[in-house]
Amino acid sequence: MTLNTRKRVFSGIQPTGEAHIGNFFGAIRNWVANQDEHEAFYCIVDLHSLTLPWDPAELTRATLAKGAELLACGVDPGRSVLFVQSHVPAHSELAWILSCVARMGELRRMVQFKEKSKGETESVGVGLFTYPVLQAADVLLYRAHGVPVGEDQRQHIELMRDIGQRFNTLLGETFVLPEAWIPAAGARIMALDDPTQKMSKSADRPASVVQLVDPPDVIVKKVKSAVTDSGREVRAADDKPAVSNLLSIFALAEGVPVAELEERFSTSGYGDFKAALAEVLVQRLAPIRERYRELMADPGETQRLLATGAEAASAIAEETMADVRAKTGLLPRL
Ligand code: AQP
Repeated sequence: MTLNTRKRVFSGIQPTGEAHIGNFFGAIRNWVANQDEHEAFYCIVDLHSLTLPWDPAELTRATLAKGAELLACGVDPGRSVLFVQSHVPAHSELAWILSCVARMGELRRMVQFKEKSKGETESVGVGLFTYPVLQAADVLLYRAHGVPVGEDQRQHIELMRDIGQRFNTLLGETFVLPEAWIPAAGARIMALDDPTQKMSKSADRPASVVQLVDPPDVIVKKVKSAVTDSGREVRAADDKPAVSNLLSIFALAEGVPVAELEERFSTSGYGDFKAALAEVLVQRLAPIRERYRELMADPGETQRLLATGAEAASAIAEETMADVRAKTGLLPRL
């Protein structure tokens, strides 16, 4: 018998909005890289997409499309468990139990809630406020050690550790306290039209993101219209946030250090640099887009793979829930 000593990882992505290069370089790329060394669980967090107003038909389409996007990026159902959050009801059950352990004050401190509620804290949905608890349930349910995410999720991972620790202290050792696995490069890709803001699916500014499935001409147009900084030098510096962002995207897409690019473009202007970046992105994303198109031509196959993933995830989730229900004191059903 061989013992499974691989560390478990869990991460999720919201279905609504097409995935962009920030999602890819900040998270999905590392999901793919973790598949062999770790026992990986990757989840399309559809319930999270209900925290802001949504269109039901679009949510259904986007959930399946996100499955195809992740498969196209290289998430391999033979080596990871890929599934849809709502297909495993234990996520919602654990979220409720944890919401009785979490504190109002700690949720109020969440920066993302402050940003997304835009100060309208009385009129936004309750789900927007409690969604970090659902996120805690997502990860704690699988007793995951690592959570490969972008920088924006650091505070939420700290919160899930606090909630898990409190449960363990109050009711007995149950949860593994997860760590945020944030990459050294690509953890915070900024918007193309505004380098002070993170590239985001929900920004509703098409020119701010390069989507993984954008056609080549659209990628070229978006990169060429990306904002740059004053001066002409292609150099990463604090006073050059736009060019620094483009350089780090280039470095990630081509797999070379930023310094090498600074050297390569030392005699070029921004125009030549952006044209080369567009070309590299088109090349890097072409296989993903091609595979995505093939998968979307037969969505039944993606749906079947997601169903198989949900079965595997449910088995692990049920083990944890049996322990959680017992520790919580819920009467077992005969
Ligand atoms: N700009 C980014 N740079 C690096 N990593 C990023 N991630 C998101 N944006 C960047 C990481 O991608 C994973 C999935 O996150 P998400 O589903 O929350 O994606 P999003 O683009 O952040 O989506 P939204 O709906 O538009 O959310 P907000 O409004 O928060 O930006 C995560 O690991 C995330 O860190």
